[in-house]
Amino acid sequence: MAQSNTILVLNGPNLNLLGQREPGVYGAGTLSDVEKLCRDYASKSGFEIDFRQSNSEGELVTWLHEAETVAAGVAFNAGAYTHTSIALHDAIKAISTPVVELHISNVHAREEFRHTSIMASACIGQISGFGTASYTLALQALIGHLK
Ligand code: CA2
Repeated sequence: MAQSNTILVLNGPNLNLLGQREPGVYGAGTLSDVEKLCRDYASKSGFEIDFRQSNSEGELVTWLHEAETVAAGVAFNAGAYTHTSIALHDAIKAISTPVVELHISNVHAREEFRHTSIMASACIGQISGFGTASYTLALQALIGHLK
């Protein structure tokens, strides 16, 4: 079991709008509903959640660096930066903390530009397409990896 009992859940750009637009794609739940879902799920296994969202790529990079000292693992929905960001790939590679990539929608069933993840090869695995349950599935995978 890892030393820290905190899991960092990171959310990238536009995910603050969850529940307010495009409910057909992303569901009706808000980001604070997702935060509660994560806290409730993790507490059953004795983990605490540090839940954050940023629209800034640089802030996400800084939080990944921080994860090395504050978290046992990271569940990461990087939003559109998934498909574009070499900086996030490099930050994940630079830390020893395991990171699970997650997506609410099935990115492989959507536009071509969402089929590529620049982060995936730096992560321990990827969860995609299960609505907001993708968050708890990512936590399940991460906790299983840590134990
Ligand atoms: O399916 C996912 O979780 C995504 O990471 C969501 C990103 C998208 O760019 C990725 O390809 C897949 C977009 C997040 C935008 O979230 C919104 C939520 C509500 C309304 C508008 C955008």
